Amino acid sequence: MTIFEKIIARHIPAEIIWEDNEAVAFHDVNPQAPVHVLIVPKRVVPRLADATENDRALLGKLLLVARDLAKKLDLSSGYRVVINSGPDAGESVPHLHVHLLGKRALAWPPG
Ligand code: DGP
Repeated sequence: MTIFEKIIARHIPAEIIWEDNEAVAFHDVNPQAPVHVLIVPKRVVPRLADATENDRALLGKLLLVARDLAKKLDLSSGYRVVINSGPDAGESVPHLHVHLLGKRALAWPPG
């Protein structure tokens, strides 16, 4: 079980801010911005590189949840949505997740 499956199953705690039958959103334990939320599908897809045509609707949904949470969290001056896929991207949990970052100016290019 990945750490995110354990959070979804409520085996370990997290600050969950949104949930439905397909996905859950909670605050990142190691925030990189004043707002740093992870949006995680309940169905395990290890990473974006492993997504298939079968995941099309789920992937679209994760982005729309990011949009909705950005509004709810008042990220009105902008926000960044990130998916790290694979070792060069710094992926550390092999369970697909979308990072939503905001409430500070974010540099570009990323490190
Ligand atoms: P990534 O590097 O893209 O795989 O991001 C994984 C993120 O997951 C990282 O920003 C830290 C976060 N994280 C890892 N373990 C936990 C945990 O137990 N609880 C919470 N809330 N976040 C976690």
